[in-house]
Amino acid sequence: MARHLITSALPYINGIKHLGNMVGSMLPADVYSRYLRQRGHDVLYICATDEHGTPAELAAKEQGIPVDEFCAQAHDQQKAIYDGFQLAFDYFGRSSSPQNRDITQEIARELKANGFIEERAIRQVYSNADGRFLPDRYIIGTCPHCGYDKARGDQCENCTRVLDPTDLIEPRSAISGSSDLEIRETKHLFLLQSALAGEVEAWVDERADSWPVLASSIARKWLTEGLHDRAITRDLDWGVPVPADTWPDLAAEGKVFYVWFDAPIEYIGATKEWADKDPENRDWRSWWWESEADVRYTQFMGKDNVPFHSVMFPATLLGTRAPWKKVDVIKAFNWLNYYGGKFSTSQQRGVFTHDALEILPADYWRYFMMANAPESDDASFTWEHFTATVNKDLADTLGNFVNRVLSFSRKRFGDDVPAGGEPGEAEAKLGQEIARLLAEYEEQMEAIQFRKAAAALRALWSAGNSYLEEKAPWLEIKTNPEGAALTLRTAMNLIHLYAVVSEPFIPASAKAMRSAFTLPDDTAVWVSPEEAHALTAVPAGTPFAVPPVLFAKITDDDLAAYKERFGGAAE
Ligand code: B3M
Ligand code: ZN
Repeated sequence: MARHLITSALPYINGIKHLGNMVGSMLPADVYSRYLRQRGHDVLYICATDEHGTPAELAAKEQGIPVDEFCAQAHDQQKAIYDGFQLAFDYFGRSSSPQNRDITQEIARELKANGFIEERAIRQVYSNADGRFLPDRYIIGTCPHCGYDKARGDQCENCTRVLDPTDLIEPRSAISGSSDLEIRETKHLFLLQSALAGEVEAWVDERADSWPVLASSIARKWLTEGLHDRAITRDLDWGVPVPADTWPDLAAEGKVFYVWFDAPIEYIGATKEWADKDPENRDWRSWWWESEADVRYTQFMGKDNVPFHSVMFPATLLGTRAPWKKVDVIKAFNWLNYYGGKFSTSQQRGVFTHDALEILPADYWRYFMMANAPESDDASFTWEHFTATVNKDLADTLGNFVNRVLSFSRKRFGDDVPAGGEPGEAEAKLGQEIARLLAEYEEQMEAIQFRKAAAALRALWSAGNSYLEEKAPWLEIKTNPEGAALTLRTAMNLIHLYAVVSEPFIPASAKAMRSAFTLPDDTAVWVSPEEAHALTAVPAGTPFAVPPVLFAKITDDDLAAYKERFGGAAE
């Protein structure tokens, strides 16, 4: 059994994430991790908040609290939501940790020693009133294109044009409002990606063919455009400081690394945080160091993050000349839209994760998002589609099956799984169908194709319904009680099978289904093909309870209320 290292793109610290963020990173990574764990693999799923950079500084300023305090609060807030979604991270760290600082500095030193980092002088805006250099987005002024008077130095939010700070009319500092600005020369560290371009290309060529196509096509496109040297430091207070032993001048000026330099390193940093929390995880380095052959590393992310992970982070690691583990498979996602328009954090448009949990349990969202994951194309969230999916797949096909079978059996045969009857043709046919669909489900999960995996899971649930319709135990009971007992016992075995194999998608409901049965030692983590054929894991005589309704239907009134609250259609 392989060891699987899994990471999802680190949610930025600033602001609560929307469903579009969730579906492209943390949720699929969780579903995949859960599946692999159930199949007996050694899995490490690592994530963290991405805490450095200008937006965190600005948000803290807006709230009038120190940036470290802001990040600590925002981290806990996000973590609580992810717990609510039942994301089973092995560790959820913070990129502002001392561990990440140390590893980031170590990597930078190695890059310099190998000749891949160079100091270069550039011209930048300095604010006399603030006593500091201003990053582009800290400079505001009037847009030369549309006249918007709060355009930022990197981009005009109004007309979306990309700007240079020197384009702005009447530029001023976003911090103090002062217009006492000047251009000064300052030094920054540059990562010499051009010198690593050939190696990175060879590295991508070696593995990208096995990636789902979205990620490999973006990586290739990025490489064809050429790898340019990049500034990897910034003039900010909040970030990993440039190490003073290696670059005393820059350190004295208070330079920190650019957030996209230290953020991917936090995958490693968070693993160290995990180990430092618990001495049992002392061997953390074995996941990352000289593990090229025995660890399979899969990353999950939205498509905008692919260039950083497929090209820039590998360039960083390759340049260290140290045996750091590099990604094997990148699974990328397109956008989830809201009624065909964008989810937007700045405009608060769409469904945000805390609101989602407030109105319905996590499993509803988990199932809907994965069954409609934006894999081959962008996908759209609408309340109508969400309602129809929940009501049909979860409430009717799965939930109703579970309740119908268990309630009816209890009414006619009491509190134990009924005995009697010999499996016949219908059971043989069902067993074959279940085994076939289970194999299909496994194949799609191995291929990290969530829509297809969810379709196979749904087909497994449907097969139970077809069997029940065909056997009609509510009629059978009148003429052939033994036969009805067999049908119900078989259906209860399906429920148990559903409990086991649905867990990656709907862990809470899976648990409720499983705990309906009092099985002396129910250690099943997965279902073998033999068991899928036989359907006998839950024998006659097993006590069971009827769980509360698994999935409540969303009513027309609910639907109307959600649309009213969240806004129904794109502007
Ligand atoms: N924080 C994603 C974003 O905010 C970014 C991912 C970092 S992964 C190392 O767009
Ligand atoms: Zn403009």
